[in-house]
Amino acid sequence: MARVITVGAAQLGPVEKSESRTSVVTRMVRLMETAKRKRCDLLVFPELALTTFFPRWYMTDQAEIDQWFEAEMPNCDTEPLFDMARQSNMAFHLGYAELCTESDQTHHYNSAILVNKHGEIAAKYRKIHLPGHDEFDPNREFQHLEKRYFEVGNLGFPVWRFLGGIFGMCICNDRRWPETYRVMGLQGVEMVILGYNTPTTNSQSNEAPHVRAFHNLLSMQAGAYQNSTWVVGVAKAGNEDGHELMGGSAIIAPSGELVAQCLTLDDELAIADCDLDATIFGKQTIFDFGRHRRIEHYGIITQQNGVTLPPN
Ligand code: CDT
Repeated sequence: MARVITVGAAQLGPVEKSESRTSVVTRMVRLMETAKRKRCDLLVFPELALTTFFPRWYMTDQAEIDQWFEAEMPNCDTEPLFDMARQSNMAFHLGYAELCTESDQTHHYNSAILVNKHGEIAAKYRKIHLPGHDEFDPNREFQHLEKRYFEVGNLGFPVWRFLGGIFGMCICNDRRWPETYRVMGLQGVEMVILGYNTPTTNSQSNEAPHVRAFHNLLSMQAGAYQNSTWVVGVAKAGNEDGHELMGGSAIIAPSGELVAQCLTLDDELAIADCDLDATIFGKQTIFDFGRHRRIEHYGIITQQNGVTLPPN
C-alpha cells in the first residue's frame, strides 16, 4: 500500500527587524489554516522563521543578541502554532534561534524542530554547517555573522520515524553539502526537510541571482536523487529591510524531479502528495548502498602502519 503524505512548503515572505513574533506567528497560523483546508499532514516553515534574518546585522551586546533567540519552545509567542497542530491534526517543522542551557552553560544554536499532530516536539536538529564569518567584515556589502551568533550543532544528522516514514532535517547551508544527505541516506531517510534564508546576491561576488537559484535547486535535487529521498526546502523570501532573500521553495521527488514550487517572494504554500514508497525503487536499484557502494575502493586512507588516521 502506498504511504502518501500531503506536504505543504510554507514559504514566508520578508520579516523586517521591527516585525513582532506575534505578527509573524499570525501569518504562519494563516498558512496553517489554508494547509488544513487542503488536508496537509505536514507543513514546513523556513529557517529562523520567527524573526528577520538577524545574522546580517553586526551586534556586540549579548543582551541585544539574545533577543533574537527563543529560551523555551513552545513559548507564549509560538503556542498558537502548537495549538493549530493539535486542532488541525497537522504536523509542522519550525526553524528558530535556540538559547539553551546544557551542563550549566548557555548555548546558542540555529535549530529546527518537528512537531507531531498532537502538538508535541518529536525531533530536533541543530545546524552544523554555519556559513559566513564571526567579526565585522568591512569588505562585504552586508554581513553574514552566523559564525558569531551560533555554535556548531551537536546533534549530528540523525533520522526519526515520523508520519509512517523515516525523516531527517538539515538547515540552509547544510543543503549544499553532499555529506548532509548521504549521512541521512545511509540511515534510510525517506524525506529530508529544511528551511533556508539565502541572500539573492552574494555579498562578495557579482554571481547572478539566476545562478544562485540554480545552485539552490541543484543541491537539493542532487541530494534527493543520489539518496532516493524526498527533499522539501522552504525559504524565507523577499526584501527584509532592503536585503533581498531568494524564494523558490520546492518539493522534490526521490527521482530528483521538482514536483511543486513557490512562485512569489511572499507568504505562499506549495503542496504535493508525497508517496514515501516512491523512495523504494532508487534504494533497491542504482542507489542500493549495501550492494553497490564500495567505500573501501575509493582511495581514502584510514589506516597507516596499523594506526587509524583521524578524519579531516
Ligand atoms: N542561512 C544560510 O545558511 N545561508 C547561506 C548563505 C551563504 S552566503 C554566506 C546559504 O548557504 O544559503
